[in-house]
Amino acid sequence: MNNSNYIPPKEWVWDKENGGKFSKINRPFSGSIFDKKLPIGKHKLQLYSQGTPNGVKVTILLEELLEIGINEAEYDAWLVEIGKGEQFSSGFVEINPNSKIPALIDYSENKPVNVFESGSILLYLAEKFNQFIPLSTSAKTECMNWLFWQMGSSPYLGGGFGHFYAYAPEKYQYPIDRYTMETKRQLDVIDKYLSKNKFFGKEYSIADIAIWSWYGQLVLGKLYNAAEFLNVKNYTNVLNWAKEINNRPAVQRGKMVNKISGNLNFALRERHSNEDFQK
Ligand SMILES: N[C@@H](CCC(=O)N[C@@H](CS)C(=O)NCC(=O)O)C(=O)O
Repeated sequence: MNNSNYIPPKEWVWDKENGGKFSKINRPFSGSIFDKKLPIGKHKLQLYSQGTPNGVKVTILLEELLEIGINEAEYDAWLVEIGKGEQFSSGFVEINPNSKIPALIDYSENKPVNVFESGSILLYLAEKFNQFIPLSTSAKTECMNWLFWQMGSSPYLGGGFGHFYAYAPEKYQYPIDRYTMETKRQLDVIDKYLSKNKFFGKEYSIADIAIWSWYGQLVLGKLYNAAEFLNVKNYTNVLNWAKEINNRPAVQRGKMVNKISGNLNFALRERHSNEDFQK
C-alpha cells in the first residue's frame, strides 16, 4: 500500500484485507458468520466479553458491587476472543447485533434482558442495584455527562490514536498527528476537571469506572505502550486519580477477568471468591 499515491475510486469495494492487527476480523457487513450457541452458567448474570478497556468497565463494576456485599451481582464471565472472531457467532449476534464485546444477559427478570454497549451495561447494573450512580439529579447528570463523554471520546483514542500508533500496518504521520493531538486534548480536559473535583460526578461512580478503563489505564502505561509518547506525566491530576482507582481491590480483580495477556489467558469462567484470583 503506497499511501501518498492513493486516489479513492468512484466506489469503494472490499477486495482484500487492509493489513493491520485486526484485518482478519474486520469486514464491511454485519451479522453472524457461524452458528454457535452461547454457554450459560449458573448465575443470573451472564457476561460475554474480553478484558479490553470496554470489557473491564463491566467486570470492575460487577466486582465493586460484590465488594460491597451485593451477592445478586455474582456472574459467569465467558471469554469471547475477538481476535478469533468469536463475536460473530449466531449466539453472540442474537444479544448484540453490533458484534462487539461486552454483552450481558440478565436472567433475573421475567424475560431475559439483553444488554450491549458498555455504557448501557454500566447504567443498567448501576440502576438495577442503585449503586455507583449518584441519587441527586444534579450529581447524576454530572455522572451521565462524563459517562457519555467517555463513550463519545474514546473511539478517537482507541480507533484513532491506538489504531494508527499501535495497530496499523505502517506508521503514517498524518493520522498519528491528528489523533495524538485529540488524545492529548482529551487528557487535558479531564486533567483540568480533576484539578477541581475528586471524581466524575461528586463521588466514585460508573463515570469514573468508564473513564479509568481507557484514560486511567493509558496514563498508567497499560495501553498502547504510549505513556512516554503522550508525555502523560504532565497530567498529574489524571495520574493521581488513576493510581487511586487502580488501588481498589475490585479494580484489581475486575482487570483480570477474561484478560488475554501474551500467551496467558486469565479467563475466569465463574467468579467464586478472592481465592480464584490468586490461582
Ligand atoms: N461502543 C462499544 C464499543 C465496543 C468495542 O469496540 N468492543 C471491541 C473491543 S474493545 C470489540 O468487540 N471489537 C471486536 C470487533 O470490532 O470486531 C462499547 O462501548 O461497548
